[in-house]
Amino acid sequence: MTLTQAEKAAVATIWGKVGPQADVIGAESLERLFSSFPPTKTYFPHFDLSHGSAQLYSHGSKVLSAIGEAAKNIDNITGALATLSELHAYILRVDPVNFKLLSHCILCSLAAHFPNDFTPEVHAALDKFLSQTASVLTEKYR
Ligand code: HNI
Repeated sequence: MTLTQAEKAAVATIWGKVGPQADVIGAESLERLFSSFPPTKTYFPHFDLSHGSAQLYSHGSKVLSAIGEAAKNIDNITGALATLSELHAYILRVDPVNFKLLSHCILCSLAAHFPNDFTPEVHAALDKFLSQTASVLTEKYR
């Protein structure tokens, strides 16, 4: 599932645009996750999950910035996310299925924010990239 050069370029372009809005797009992605897949809320009993909460913005920013690091290190995502991979597997113990749900919600947010960029080709490139990122974050479970 390696990305072609064109797909890597597409990921870099989108993530260049996400950067300054990581909190807004991240919070929106989390809100999509929690409203469409309510069981995911059980991982965040200590968060205020109401619309626009400061915690949604701050956590959304952390998540999308981490994916931004993966985008910058697209040829070594495993290295870029090593610490986070251990955190999610050993400490947080997030069920891997949830990573697919979050990836889907991030794709929806990106499509909503960058409609002109979100061609079928870019969609497919982002989908591959997010799948790779999710694989890295769940590989320690095995
Ligand atoms: Ni995730 C903490 C990144 C998927 C539940 N997560 C983080 C942090 C980052 C992060 C960054 C903050 C780490 C720190 O403070 O040191 N998470 C990511 C990324 C993905 C992801 C890049 C997927 C692409 N996390 C998920 C999923 C869930 C999840 C799918 C559960 C549904 N993450 C958490 C929880 C925390 C967390 C819970 C701790 C939050 C806190 O602050 O208490």
